[in-house]
Amino acid sequence: MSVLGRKLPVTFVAVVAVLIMLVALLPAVSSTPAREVTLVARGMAFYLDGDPATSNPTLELRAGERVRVVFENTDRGMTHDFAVPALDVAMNLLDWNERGEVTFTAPDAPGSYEYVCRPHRLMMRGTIRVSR
Ligand SMILES: [Cu+2]
Repeated sequence: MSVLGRKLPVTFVAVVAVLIMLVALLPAVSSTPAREVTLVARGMAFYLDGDPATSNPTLELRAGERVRVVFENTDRGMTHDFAVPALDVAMNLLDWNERGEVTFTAPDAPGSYEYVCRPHRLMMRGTIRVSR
């Protein structure tokens, strides 16, 4: 193959083509969730999976981070959800033994944002703390 009158080896052209494709794919790779947070609803409160002692825990996120919240409802007879109203984040209502998830991007601005279960927002609410 010749470019600007110079002969280029086919392997060189192939390597450049592969590099261009990799650069084109980078945005897709960087937007995959960097962090997964698993929450459980029990006794009308949120708990982090693996920490049954802290109800309605503060969730620590980095500014601009992609996060997937997986939420499991273990409250028999209760319907729960997970929502961050200030960020327009919400998942569908979950019946007992159901599990749902929602993926969102933490704001670029550090700050505190309330998360809630919308049907029980007076009891089931906590803070998402976003830091740099
Ligand atoms: Cu609830």
